[in-house]
Amino acid sequence: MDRKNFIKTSVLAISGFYFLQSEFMYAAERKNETKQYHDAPIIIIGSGYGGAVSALRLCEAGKKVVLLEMGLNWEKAKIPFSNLLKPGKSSAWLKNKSIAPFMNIFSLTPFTGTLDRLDFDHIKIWLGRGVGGGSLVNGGMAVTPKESYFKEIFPDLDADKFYSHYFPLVREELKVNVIDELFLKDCPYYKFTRVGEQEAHKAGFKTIRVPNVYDFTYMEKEFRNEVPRSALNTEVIYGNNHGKNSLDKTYLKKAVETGNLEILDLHQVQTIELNDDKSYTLHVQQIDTSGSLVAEKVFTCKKLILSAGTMGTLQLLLKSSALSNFPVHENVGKNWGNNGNFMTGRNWVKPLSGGTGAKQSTIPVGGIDNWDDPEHPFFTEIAPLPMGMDVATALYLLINRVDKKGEVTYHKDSQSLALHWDESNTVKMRENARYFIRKMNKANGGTRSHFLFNNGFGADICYHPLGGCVLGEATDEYGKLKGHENLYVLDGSLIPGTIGVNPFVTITAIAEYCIENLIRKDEFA
Ligand code: FAE
Repeated sequence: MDRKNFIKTSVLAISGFYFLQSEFMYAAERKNETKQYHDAPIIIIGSGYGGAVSALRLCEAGKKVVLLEMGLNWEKAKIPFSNLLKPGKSSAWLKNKSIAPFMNIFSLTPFTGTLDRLDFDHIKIWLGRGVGGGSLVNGGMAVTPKESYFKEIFPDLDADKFYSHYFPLVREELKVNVIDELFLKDCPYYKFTRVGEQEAHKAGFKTIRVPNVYDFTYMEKEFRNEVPRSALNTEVIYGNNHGKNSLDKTYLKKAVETGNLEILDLHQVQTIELNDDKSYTLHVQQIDTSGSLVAEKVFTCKKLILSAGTMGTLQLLLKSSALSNFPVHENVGKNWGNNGNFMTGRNWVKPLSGGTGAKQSTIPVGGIDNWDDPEHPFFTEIAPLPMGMDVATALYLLINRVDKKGEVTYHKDSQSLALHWDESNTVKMRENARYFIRKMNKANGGTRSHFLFNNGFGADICYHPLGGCVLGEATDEYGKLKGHENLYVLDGSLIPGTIGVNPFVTITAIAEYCIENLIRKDEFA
């Protein structure tokens, strides 16, 4: 049956599937007997920052939207998130061992957890899975990029409009706030920040306070034992049970409240096809929490928004192109970067005076800003290392410029993404890390952290994959994929591999800018 015929005859399609809960449909799901077919005007793939912004603004404009998310809806499932010291169900995406950046000594029963890791030859990329995407697992650092760098990276965007409108808007929507200095000054859980800042000053570096989406009023109550603990109970990269304003509590919550959004979790899109009438067909697998197939589904839609995150969006485009001749522009996959991520650390940090603290909040609030140094420009997060005991170790995630970009392609034979990225891409980042650690150790004592990383340098650790579908290169000025009439990319892949700070504020602002203009241009009429 061809698509048009099917839509004519399908009961599901005719009645609209959004609110349909027929026994027939669920029986088919359980027995996994036949494919189910669904039609929707607008489909968004992925519920991270780009997907959540798109969903809210379209729903507010009165559009019915279906959002397909491969991860679990944790709020609906009512399964608690695990903490760093006791990894459980939420700690990894279908793995039998934990996948944190270090100390992976924990065996797991595979479950559709919140944290995933993609392993390439020279780099490992961590990602969030679940309704809320990366907001479930990230450290919540809500950093607005430096205006000069934003202008350098996006010369065609109206920076004044971004700094006067889009950035303030997203900080408000994401509920960004700043820790109280008095609380920070005395709280034992922030000794690592105080030590980090004192040491940085002694070494001649400038520090900055970093805003966050974690509710610091809640954290103060945690500290006083008035509410259940989350950041002060080593919860973060496997999800926070309290305190963190992840997207399910901000953009997505508002979008659901419009009554126009349906979120289908545990729905993984496999490939996309372009139909003759310029609509799209999506081949989707619904899975259960052990990763087993529940149903094969086929969705058709007039308008498609790809918000599957940098790696997810590239996977869908390049795989569909390799397997079913889906048309993709030649710039798709190009101009990819790790946002200059380079992890490093120091051991023997103040070992005689309590080190960096036995108890640590998981929420970073301090950073070292060396961006204006022409020889060694970098920003680094003073990161927590909550191991349940004092390890006298300081951890840093450096964010550098990306002098040499990488490229993502698809290997048809192995049916997997290939990332053209090796040590040559991180030469300058390593140099900056070496300079930083030497200067810190010279002023304060300590050694490069051989305990945590190979030779003390984690060149292969990436939390911020960006680019590959760059705004204005692979897409038009508002994210419409070149060569397509009804396909839009709205996520981190629009940013050309670097933004100089932690990226989600920028991803959210770019998504606001694009969707506002796409709606204004009547693209979703
Ligand atoms: P993202 O949030 O990754 O969402 C994509 C969604 O699409 C996910 O929910 C996927 O499960 C889903 N998906 C993918 N493929 C499919 C498919 N085929 N079918 C259905 N669904 C699919 O995209 N950034 C900051 O600014 N501050 C921080 O403090 C920070 N800390 C971080 C800490 C960690 C451990 C990690 C991993 C990241 C951190 N980041 C941080 C990065 C930030 O979370 C990331 O840049 C954004 O989440 C990317 O947003 P996107 O909208 O691009």
